[in-house]
Amino acid sequence: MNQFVVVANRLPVDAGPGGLVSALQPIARSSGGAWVGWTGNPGERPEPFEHEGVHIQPVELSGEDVDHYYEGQSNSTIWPLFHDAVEPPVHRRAWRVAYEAVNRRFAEATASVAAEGATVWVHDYQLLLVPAMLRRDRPDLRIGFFLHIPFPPVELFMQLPRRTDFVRGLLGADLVGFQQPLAAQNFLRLTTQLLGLHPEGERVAYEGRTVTARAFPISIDVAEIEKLAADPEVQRDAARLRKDLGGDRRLLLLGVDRLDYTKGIDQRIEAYGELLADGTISNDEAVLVQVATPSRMRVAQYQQLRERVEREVGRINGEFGDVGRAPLHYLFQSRTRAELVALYLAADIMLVTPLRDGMNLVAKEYVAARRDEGGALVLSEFTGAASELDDAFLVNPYDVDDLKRGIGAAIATGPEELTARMRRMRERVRAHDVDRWARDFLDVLG
Ligand code: ADQ
Repeated sequence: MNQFVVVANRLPVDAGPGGLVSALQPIARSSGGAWVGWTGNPGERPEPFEHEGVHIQPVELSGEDVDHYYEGQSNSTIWPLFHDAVEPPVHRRAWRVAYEAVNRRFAEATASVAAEGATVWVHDYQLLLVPAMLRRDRPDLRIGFFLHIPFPPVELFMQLPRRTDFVRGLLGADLVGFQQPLAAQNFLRLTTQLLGLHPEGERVAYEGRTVTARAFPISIDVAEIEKLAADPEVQRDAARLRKDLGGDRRLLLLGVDRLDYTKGIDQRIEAYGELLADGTISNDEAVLVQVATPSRMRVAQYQQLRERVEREVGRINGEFGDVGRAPLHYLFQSRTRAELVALYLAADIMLVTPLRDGMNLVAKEYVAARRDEGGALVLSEFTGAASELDDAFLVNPYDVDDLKRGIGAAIATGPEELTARMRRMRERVRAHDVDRWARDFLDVLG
């Protein structure tokens, strides 16, 4: 039995050293904790095991669960709806049924490993119903929930079939954490609209308890990124990248994203193409590297995005390229963290231009990597990160002209000003790393 339980769609095994895992693993280990989640392989049913001092409680998903709960309700309904419906959400009854059944399975697995009075921390949009299910079975638990993605405005949320169930699901928690204050307010407003509750400030009384909704902007493992950035081998790789791409005469622009329609990759590439077309930049002066990590490739909208992006990349390279010199390097590949940091160190201008993003850790990783206080960040105002990194060149990614203006401003700004901006952004990120985020949340949860 465990005093602290993390509940997330994926287990911290084989997941690589992601920020969430590195923040929560030490806490889980030191408090004799457990982690409830899916291995990532359909049909696999490993027995519970120990991993780096944490009890691992696997939850089984069948192939159909993956189709309906994960790729369906989670990634084709909730994900697009919560990101401003930038792609139309798809609604299917069978998906909702599977989502509820899988959430029930997660709640039961959690109840089976949580000690009397334990603290349970549930994560993200795949598990919105778990807090209420757990509360019903185990009223003794302290339950926290954190949403990693945006929480939409009331009018959009109201489109969701069975919407009240999802609000009740979250109200099962004692503390509901969001990336941004506005998201917490959206949620509290819905408790009035759908359940007639009366929130006061961050708190709302519900079924004889008090639920708190508050922003806890997530961050990264700054020390890990700084260590990689100080590694001579990583620095050598960064220098080699610059040399291969044309040396210091050529400005290096960089994008790093999962290939997702929320990330604004096609708009970014379009803006770059226009800058080449209208002669603001030339292939001799600049080059764009876009890393697009394969993601959710079984979902139709992601395949369509891939086709759009790859067509546009081909068009731009065809139109503006030269033999042995392409204006746009597109990598549909995953990279190690060391390779990403080498790219961050090499890049003069980092382009983070999502249409909507809960936080965006790539922006913070770039800032953390720039121990030299070099580089510039062009950042969408629709990311959570924009509230903290207002020394970036902020842009509206829906407006191609504004994207071009932001990139142009970053190019035109002198090194002193860029250093001052980067220094202030680094202070912010270094003072608020992921460890502090986890401690803040758990302190309030109590
Ligand atoms: P994501 O949508 O996945 O996260 P992001 O916050 O940028 O977006 O995190 C992506 C992570 O994957 C970063 O750590 C990045 O380094 C890594 N990554 C990206 N491309 C990679 C590649 N090619 N190879 C290896 N690693 C790569 C969701 C929400 C965000 C929120 C986070 C955390 O959508 O808004 O910031 O969760 O809460």
